[in-house]
Amino acid sequence: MLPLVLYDAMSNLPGNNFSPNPAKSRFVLSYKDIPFVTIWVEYSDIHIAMKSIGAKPIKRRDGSEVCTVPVLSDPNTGALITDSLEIASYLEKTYPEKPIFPNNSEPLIRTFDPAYMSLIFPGFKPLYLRTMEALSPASAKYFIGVRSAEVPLPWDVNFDADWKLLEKAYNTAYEWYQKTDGKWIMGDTFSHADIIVACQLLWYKRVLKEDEWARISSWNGGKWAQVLADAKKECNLA
Ligand SMILES: N[C@@H](CCC(=O)N[C@@H](CS)C(=O)NCC(=O)O)C(=O)O
Repeated sequence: MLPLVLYDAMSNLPGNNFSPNPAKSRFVLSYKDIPFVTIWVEYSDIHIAMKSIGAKPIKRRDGSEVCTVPVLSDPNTGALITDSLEIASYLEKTYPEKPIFPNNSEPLIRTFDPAYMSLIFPGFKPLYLRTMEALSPASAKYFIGVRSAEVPLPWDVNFDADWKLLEKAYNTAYEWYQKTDGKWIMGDTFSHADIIVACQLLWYKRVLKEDEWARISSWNGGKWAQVLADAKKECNLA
């Protein structure tokens, strides 16, 4: 089997990775033991670089089209897939061993994905601020330009109030997890829903200052640091 190619976003951080959506694909590939290599793309070049390899664009919230990462190229089948959820779906169909959509849960997890994103999105200001700091000057400028269209600047003024928004969102997510007996959102059954939750947390841990991540780790009895650690272990990334 030829290694698959994952396009991911570059940062200034050691080991590069920070971006939550490409992380979801990395977790799935690793969970399924599929060999892959990563191509790191400068954030400000993502659109042009992905367009040049023929990747499909996605729609931004304002309806405009843009090429994003992750993109996955599979030389074994010739497939070139854009969007973390479509990549998960492709990998599940093409490499069904170790399911990430167990018990026919793909339709429900496709509904869970935007529900979770809408829940946490209002709390993103502190995260955007720190992400910008983890990028090269050219990428930081680009990042501010595109993200401020969705989350207006300034990102550093009502820091405490913005943190409260994120905490409130995770209190709700905690209630979701409390509805099951096991540690995963589907009880004892690991799924792509947990990868989605964990990869957002991974982004926070990567870009936030230590005391800021410690704050998130303290919420809901340590649930979020635990979900991240458990998912990394489950996906052989610990
Ligand atoms: N729904 C898409 C979102 C992808 C996305 O927004 N990717 C970001 C990095 S995490 C990106 O490439 N942004 C480039 C841009 O907005 O210009 C997915 O899940 O893959």
